[in-house]
Amino acid sequence: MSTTASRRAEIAGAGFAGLTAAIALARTGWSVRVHEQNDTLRDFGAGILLWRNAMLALEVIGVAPRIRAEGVVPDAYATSLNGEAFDPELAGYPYWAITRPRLHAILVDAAREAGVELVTDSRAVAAEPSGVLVLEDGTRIAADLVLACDGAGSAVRNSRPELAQERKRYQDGVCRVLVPRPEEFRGEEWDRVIDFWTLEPDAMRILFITTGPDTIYLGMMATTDNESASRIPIDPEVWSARFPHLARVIELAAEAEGGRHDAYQTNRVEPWSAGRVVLVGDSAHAMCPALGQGASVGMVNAVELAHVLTEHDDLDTALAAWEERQRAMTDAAQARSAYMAETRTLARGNGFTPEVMETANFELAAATDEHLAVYPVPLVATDAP
Ligand code: 5PR
Repeated sequence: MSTTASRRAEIAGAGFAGLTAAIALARTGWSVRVHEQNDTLRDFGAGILLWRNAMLALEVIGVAPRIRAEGVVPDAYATSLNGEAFDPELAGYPYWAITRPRLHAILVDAAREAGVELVTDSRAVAAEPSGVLVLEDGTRIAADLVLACDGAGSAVRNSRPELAQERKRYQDGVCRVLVPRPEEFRGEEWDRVIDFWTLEPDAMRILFITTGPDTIYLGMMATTDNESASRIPIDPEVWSARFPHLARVIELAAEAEGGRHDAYQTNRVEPWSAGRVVLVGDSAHAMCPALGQGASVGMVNAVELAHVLTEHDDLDTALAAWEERQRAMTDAAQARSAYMAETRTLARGNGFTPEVMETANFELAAATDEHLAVYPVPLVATDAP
């Protein structure tokens, strides 16, 4: 595409979606600048599971080899309810666990390598369909494409009333923390995802995810009306009373810094673009974390956007083709993760049926046969109980 080389993109937000979009666009010839409102480039938060769809996206932009080297493959996804263990699932599935700060650092390195300009202390507050990004200090920047990657609370999206939002809040919330890994939680039986559920008298759950030899990512879920279990720092008594065998990691979680609590929510936005302003990531499709797909769908859609822009010279055509291609998968991911959250289906074990795995197995149009070959989906018997 001859015109692509001279095109300029301004991106609001240096999170996972914004950085992924920036790298993907820069690698196809765009000149790209990313605006981060914070004074440093860093991710808040704990750990993340990168399913096959996310790994394919990261493969397309050249960063997957580092994820494979620095992350770990959980050997299985084990679930227990009230101490009773179900058969582990997903053995051999191509997914990686990594800390969020590490993933973010890898993306920042790749963005710099691709020639992306990263600006901190630069808060975007609005955008105009003609292709203008407006900063908090009043600066107006013209671009061929403006990307709103400024998260679930997107100020840029909220400045465009033509982008209709359908918000829903759910009863659960999750405290996410990264803890140092104690000796007694090392070894094979802990090198996996372990989903510890209790449902009485109310739902409390600890999702234990290895992120390497030195750290564990804990997702500690509770109903938001259970205030003492929805608090950062973690209240060790409340959690240890329900999960006594995890008391040691709970103690460490209580001391951990950098944890955060988020309530489950969904925001379905339609359409995803207004003229030359396009939403990518949580600004477009915030979803419940129940399937661990929030950030991944954002990265997938970012890579697919850059790809579709190489297929069509005309921006309107490209944006329409992109939304047409990604909308069904994205809507399904939002609906399915909300359903899994509301019904607590995962608590009964063996919940990763082929239908539930559809998002995780999504094959990007941007992925080549070589990329796909790195992430074969194992043929597993999924006889749900
Ligand atoms: N899966 C993952 C996760 O981080 C969370 C959930 C499921 C990987 C929590 O953030 O169900 O809440 C969940």
